[in-house]
Amino acid sequence: MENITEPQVAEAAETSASMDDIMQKVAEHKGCGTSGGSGKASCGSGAGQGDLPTEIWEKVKNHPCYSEEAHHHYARMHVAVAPACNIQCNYCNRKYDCANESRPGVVSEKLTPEQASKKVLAVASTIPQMTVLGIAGPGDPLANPEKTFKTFELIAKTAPDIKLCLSTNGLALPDHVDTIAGFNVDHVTITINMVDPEIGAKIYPWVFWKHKRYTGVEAAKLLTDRQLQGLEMLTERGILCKVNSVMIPGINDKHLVEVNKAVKSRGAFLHNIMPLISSPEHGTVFGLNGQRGPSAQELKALQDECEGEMNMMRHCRQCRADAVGLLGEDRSAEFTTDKIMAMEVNYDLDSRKAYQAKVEEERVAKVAAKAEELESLAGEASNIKLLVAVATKGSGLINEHFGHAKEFQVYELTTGGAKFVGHRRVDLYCQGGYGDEDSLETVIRAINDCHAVFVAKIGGCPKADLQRAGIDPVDQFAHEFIEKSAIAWFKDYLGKVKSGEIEHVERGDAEIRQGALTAEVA
Ligand code: CLF
Ligand code: SF4
Repeated sequence: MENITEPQVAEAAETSASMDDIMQKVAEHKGCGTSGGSGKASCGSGAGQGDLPTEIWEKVKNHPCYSEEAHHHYARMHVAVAPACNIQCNYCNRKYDCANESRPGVVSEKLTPEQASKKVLAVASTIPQMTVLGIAGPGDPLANPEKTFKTFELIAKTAPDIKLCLSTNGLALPDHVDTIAGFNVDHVTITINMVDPEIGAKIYPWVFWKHKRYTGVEAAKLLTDRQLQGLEMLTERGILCKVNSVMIPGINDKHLVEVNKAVKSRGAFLHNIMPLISSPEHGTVFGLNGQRGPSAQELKALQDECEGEMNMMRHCRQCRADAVGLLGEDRSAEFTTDKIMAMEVNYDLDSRKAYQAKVEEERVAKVAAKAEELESLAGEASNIKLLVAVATKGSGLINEHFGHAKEFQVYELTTGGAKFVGHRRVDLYCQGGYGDEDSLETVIRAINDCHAVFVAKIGGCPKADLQRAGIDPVDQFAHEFIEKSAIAWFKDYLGKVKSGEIEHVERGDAEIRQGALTAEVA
């Protein structure tokens, strides 16, 4: 950390007006569901403030990863300033970005801290709803502390309204907690795949610590001790912590319930269980030895099981280390180094604030529409629980054409309302004006556990194929709010079941797409 001086750290700490108070409240919050009442439902994936102290709500409400509701409206960006890594994961190939937050098979353009700072200003000028800057690779940010903290220092000076975020494997974390706190980094993610070194030895062949390479159980023990120590140190300082875990069937899938309890008891705010992606073409150990990833229903069942303990993130998109835009969209190709260097940057804090105020209005309208529709469900008694898929470009609206959707968001419908439970990436069905039948099959496999798919528009052929597969294509709610529409459709569905017009049947499982999604070249 030669680049960071003590006065700089102290200065950064001073700028956070009542940070100590807020941090104390975050520390007291100690994860979700522990603060009495129905605390769990209000954090992370929840739609509103619920029982969260206002100061914590202020920290999460515009963070697209820490608030499911925010991810429809606010964007994040990553800068790929951290190339080196200090451990080896069996689901990672060093040719690509760190798979702890990135889909395997994606390569990002590496930047210097100065280039990264210019990029942040360029993106913030173009995308006013971009509220968070994260460093998540392509290696481990804390295995590259000079570059990581220099980048934070430059951005804190030039774009003070942007939240800083960091994702790490945790090995070096305890050594950097004070610097992280000093730079006013509010959000830290640690990837924790195990708390049992015997299981860890199957995931990590080695770790490199204090100039020495450790292997086997010894390596995994060192890693888990450092991860949990780092997590405790962060939450003691009131920094919001998210834990990512990669679900590896047959290795840590059952064990992740124990991991969930361990991180909850140490104050983690949110748990993000992600599916292993292990295509052989990515050349990872797991990809080459045939280790499979989970199915959509296996992943959901584990997330549901852990949700009893704490709030779960289900909207993670396993972003690139240079991701830009809303989660689920990828605008990184608009901001390559060449393009950024040629861009005229006009960072205007007032117009950013004005734009975000408009977003807040939209958001309030969406919540009100949902509440109103929900009232119409009051009194309905039914045990039916089903999933629907939605094609959306953001803003909480059904505003994407079936053929243009690169992913579908998945909502679970019950008489309690509509709950976001995940998303499914798919191959584009519409290829320059004609439909691709192979892609349609993969789309159907990806949403095969859903009863209906809500779209802004859909052609006759895919409509008929979806109906044959037992999935109802719904286009009558084009450009309306997702949850309000889903609840209205569900009410109608329940009515038809009740009257005997249709019979409710359970759906099967669905596939999680294995390939990497890369940005389209503009
Ligand atoms: Fe990036 Fe991660 Fe911060 Fe978000 S991503 S460093 S917490 S700003 Fe978000 Fe992307 Fe999932 Fe990460 S969707 S991979 S959880
Ligand atoms: Fe790869 Fe990230 Fe694991 Fe390092 S921490 S080996 S970059 S997945």
